[in-house]
Amino acid sequence: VGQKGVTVWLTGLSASGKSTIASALEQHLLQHGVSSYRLDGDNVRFGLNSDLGFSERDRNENIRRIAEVSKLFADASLVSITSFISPYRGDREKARKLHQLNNIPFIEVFVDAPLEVVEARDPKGLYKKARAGEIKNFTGISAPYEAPETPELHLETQNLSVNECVQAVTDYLTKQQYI
Ligand code: GGZ
Repeated sequence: VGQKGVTVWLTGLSASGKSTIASALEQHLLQHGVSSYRLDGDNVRFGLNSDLGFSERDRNENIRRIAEVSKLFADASLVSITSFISPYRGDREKARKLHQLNNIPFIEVFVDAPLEVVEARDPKGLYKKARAGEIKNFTGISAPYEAPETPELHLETQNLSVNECVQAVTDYLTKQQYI
């Protein structure tokens, strides 16, 4: 099947499993000869978006730029994997519309874990700091997360292994003939 490019848009709370799934998905695609590119905080928030913080306005702009860049990678026939909280439904809808206008498939993947679970994981101690008021506007604690209502895929990461999540995404991409 010829690869035409697609954006796989992961959305979910901090520590929900987005980065882990994104990396494993990238590895899986690489092993199957499918070219992909992963956009995440490490390569976007420190570079292109280093002028942006975590206010609602800055997150809107963060997601707007990421959507534009992801669209370009997908337009270059890559599987573009984005891994950002992207908490606002309206921002994700705009990202979807931008792709639609350019005839590029947009796969919204809800990486879902309950707040109690991600707060217990707290790999970087950020939830603890947010509870203590040391980090303001922290998603799930003092800033909203608007869960997707009709995502293409809904992954409950407390019940699924990383491999099962990757399998669910690649099954979907294969069925739709995107890869
Ligand atoms: C949420 C924050 C915040 C606040 C810093 N709220 O678990 P992490 O550390 O590695 O991932 C989180 C990341 C979120 O950046 P995004 O670009 O994905 O957010 S958004 O899509 O909403 O623009 C977290 C860290 O940055 N972080 N401050 N206040 N996460």
